[in-house]
Amino acid sequence: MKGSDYIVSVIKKNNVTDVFGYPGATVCHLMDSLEKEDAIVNHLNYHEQACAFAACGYAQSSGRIGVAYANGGPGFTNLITGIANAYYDSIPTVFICGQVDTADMVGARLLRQNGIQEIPISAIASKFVKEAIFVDSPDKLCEAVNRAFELSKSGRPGPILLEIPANVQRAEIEIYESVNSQKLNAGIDINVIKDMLEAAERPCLLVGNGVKLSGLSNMFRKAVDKLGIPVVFTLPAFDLLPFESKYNFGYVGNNGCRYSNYILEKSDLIVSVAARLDVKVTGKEKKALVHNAKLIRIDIDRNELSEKIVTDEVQINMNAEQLFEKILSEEWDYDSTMWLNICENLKRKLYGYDFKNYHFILQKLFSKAADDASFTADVGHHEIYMAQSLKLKEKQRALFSLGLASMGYSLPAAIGAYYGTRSQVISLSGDGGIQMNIQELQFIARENIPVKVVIFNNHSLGMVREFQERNFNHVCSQTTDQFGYTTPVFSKIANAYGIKYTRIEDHSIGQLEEFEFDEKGPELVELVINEPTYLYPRYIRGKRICDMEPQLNDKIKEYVETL
Ligand SMILES: Cc1ncc(C[n+]2csc(CCOP(=O)(O)OP(=O)(O)O)c2C)c(N)n1
Ligand SMILES: [Mg+2]
Repeated sequence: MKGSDYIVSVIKKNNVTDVFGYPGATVCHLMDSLEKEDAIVNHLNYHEQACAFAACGYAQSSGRIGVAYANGGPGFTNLITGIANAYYDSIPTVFICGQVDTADMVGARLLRQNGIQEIPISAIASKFVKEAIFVDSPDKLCEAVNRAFELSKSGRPGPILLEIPANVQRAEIEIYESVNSQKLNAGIDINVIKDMLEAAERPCLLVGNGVKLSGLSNMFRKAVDKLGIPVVFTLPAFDLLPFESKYNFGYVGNNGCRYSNYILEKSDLIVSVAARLDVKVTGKEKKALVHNAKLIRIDIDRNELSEKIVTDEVQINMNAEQLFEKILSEEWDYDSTMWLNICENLKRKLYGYDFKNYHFILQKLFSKAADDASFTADVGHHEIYMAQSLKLKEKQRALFSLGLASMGYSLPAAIGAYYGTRSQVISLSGDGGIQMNIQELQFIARENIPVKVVIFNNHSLGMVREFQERNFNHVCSQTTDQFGYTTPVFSKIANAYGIKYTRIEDHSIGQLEEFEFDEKGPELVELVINEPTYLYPRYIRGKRICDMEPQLNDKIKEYVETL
């Protein structure tokens, strides 16, 4: 079988329906093989970075493996940002890069470069992939491709890079059975969790991205129903339960919901599941996360457990699936009614405490989305406002770029999410971030897909501007129009791409009463925000995690403290 045909057969075997790529001489064999395969749609983006983000969005929304390909040289260097995004957010993805023929590569010679556009792809990628595999001969292709797909989703998911020279793609190869990867065996008595849960009076689950990316959403929901205790999330995972669920108590962290952080503060047992508890969650002083509680940490990645949050934490190195199996197979002996009531009171009292006009605008707009829509955010103020104002329904999903926090993610990730779900996607970007992959408007226009691009236009690189206001005496170099940052006329941009445009001013929220998204096809909605934007609430270093800025008014503070 021809090498590139074999690669495509493995993509198909893994139930991947859509791949994202950009042409180049060293991937022409792969593209030709994709062309011949009816079960896979080969999509053309207009920049390799967008291909990689689209693969991320596809995987994040569908639970399948995201696949993107690019030419070697500049195709690969453009792909890098999206690969790093997949690594830091643990997204199961396979990136395929062409390379010049092995005979043309520089090899052991002392030259800077030999082949046209030749660069050391695997060496460059090796710092931010689970594995970079250079397939330097046709007889290694079979094992390499199978290994890439297996490894991307096993254990802690993440990206695998395949560097495949053109001569390997066009070679005839022999096919053989590849070896299965090892299954992780916890070998730990998880009864300890049961004992601690039953002994606690105010237990809560703190659930992270790993549950979502391991395709455990359904099992998780069943386990939560069975346990019947409050759940708080880290930001990437807060869509695992609908907003109205009686167990959903928002997302915690530096910019988390006040009520969620209060729940952590008032808990006596926090069971953290598949959450790496990074600095965005804990603040710089990690121990502030667990002031009064005991902590159990369940993580599939042993390395994450090498850094403790508190010295007496209980660590369990296992897959969340094993935990949920255990929860579902046990009977649980406690009554959480009172504790749930307290959490409910906190949620009711503190929800929306920091909302500004722009939150209500976003909330109104999001309420017009389809019941099974996905939402993607870019990076900046608007990203947190999206998380704060979304009231997700059962089938709605929210996707972010968090570890890498890369501007330019939202629109291409929305494209991937559309093909991952075949449902409407609302893609929110700032006026800065949209310009980083604005060329993908041509993709959604060409394919006529229901990706609704919402631009939160606060006329500034808001998140950096706020930082400069605080720390550089209001000298906002490069982030406001006074200091050299400008935006284009977005109505003209929409017009150029042939996309329907709507403008909504922040003082005319009434306009949104009548607004409806079109059922089919792309749209661009510009929200014109005239007041300066700020990020609240925020964690204050050295304080309890619930003592966020700005301070609560005395009456509310007294009430929530006594709960
Ligand atoms: C690729 C990239 N470059 C730079 C940054 C640093 N950065 C973080 S937020 C931000 C401002 C974003 O501005 P905008 O898209 O308008 O969103 P806003 O904060 O105004 O809502 C910048 C420059 C980044 N996260 N990613
Ligand atoms: Mg902005």
